[in-house]
Amino acid sequence: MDEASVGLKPFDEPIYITRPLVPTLKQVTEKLKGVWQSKWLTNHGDLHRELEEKLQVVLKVRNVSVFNNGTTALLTALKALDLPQGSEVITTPFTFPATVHCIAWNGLKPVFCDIEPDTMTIDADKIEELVNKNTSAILGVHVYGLPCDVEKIQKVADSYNLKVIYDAAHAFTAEINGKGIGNYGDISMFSFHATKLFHTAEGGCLSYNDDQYIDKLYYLRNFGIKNEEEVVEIGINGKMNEIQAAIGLLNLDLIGEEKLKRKEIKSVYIKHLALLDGITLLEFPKNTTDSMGYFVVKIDQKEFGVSRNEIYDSLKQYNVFARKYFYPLCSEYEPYKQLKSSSTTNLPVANKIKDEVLCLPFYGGLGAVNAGKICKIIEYIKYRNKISTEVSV
Ligand code: T4K
Repeated sequence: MDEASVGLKPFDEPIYITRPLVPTLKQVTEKLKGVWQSKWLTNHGDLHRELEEKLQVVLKVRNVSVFNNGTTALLTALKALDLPQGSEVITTPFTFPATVHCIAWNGLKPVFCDIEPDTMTIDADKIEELVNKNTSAILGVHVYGLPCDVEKIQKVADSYNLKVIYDAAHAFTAEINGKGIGNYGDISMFSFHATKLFHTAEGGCLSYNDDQYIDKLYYLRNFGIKNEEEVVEIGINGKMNEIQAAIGLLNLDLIGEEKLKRKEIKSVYIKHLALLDGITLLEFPKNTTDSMGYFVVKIDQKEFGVSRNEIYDSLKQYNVFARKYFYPLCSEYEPYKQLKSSSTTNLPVANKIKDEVLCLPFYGGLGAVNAGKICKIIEYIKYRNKISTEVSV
């Protein structure tokens, strides 16, 4: 088995982790006609309102407030909860920087909790030991769309009177026992960034069941303005504009077909990669649904023979740009590494997993044939290493 005999050559064009869904330009201009005519471009326009209503149905939640990006939405969610300044928020280090930055930007202190090895979400059994009199909230992340242990987390929160926020950036349309994931905790945030299955180019939303947040979030998102003469909150500009909302409304019609394409790609990946020793595939618990945002593998260097980093580098030689989400951990970033909870002894599982995970290209346009070719390349990387190890012995 050599490179030529298995027909392996680099892809002609770069293969990225994802490519955004895009409606046709004709559809976009058609959708924007009303916006152009009314000249109402932002500040809670008609399309913004329409998107919020549609998302309530799609996400199966009671309330939705859309924002100009997921980070502003999460910042605003934390602000809306009125947590005491300087209080501690228990969170995961295995996430995108935005999660932890939102805690710090609110004048709160992140406290890192280790993760659960299979779901890679915050380990609910380890939260309680981190709670103290300064703890005000728990911020879990449904990483790659895999749900946190929402029941256990709520139990801890109820015992200590803590708020619960979920970063559901990856979990659009994820469900637990048929219930929309945005129903758990006090507030959940979904990201609509271009790299997400459903996107508005940049954007995001908050979902929540408690109606007391409707007005509060409305004001916080718009500088705290209640009316022309009253400013009632220390708000921010978090409004989604009509062009973003138009893209979102069009994309809502495309995600069904996109999910089917991704399903086919997922089955190709599983079929090939499950056969390779040293690769663990992500499993979604039976009572949950995969929101089809990411396809993730874990590489056990000893069993696979090659490290995650070597696979990542070798794939680049074939013009395939996989991603190491989420390496390094947030606890290793400059602003957080001095925290007591950032120590590797506090985070043994996260520190192991950060060197094992690899997100493979996953989007409808990739196609089953190319997904199969990526599997062949990974297989070849393993085989090539095995041969060179045998020769050198
Ligand atoms: N919480 C969590 C857990 C998150 O993962 C995120 C964002 C947030 C909060 C914050 O939500 P937002 O404020 O972003 O709504 C990307 C995304 O920018 C980021 O939204 C996402 N998570 C993160 C996991 O991935 P990067 O820095 O890896 O993106 P970038 O620019 O390297 O793009 C990745 C690949 O996607 C490119 O190599 C090619 C492709 N791409 C990207 C863009 C922007 C396109 O084909 N077209 C595009 O327009 O962060």
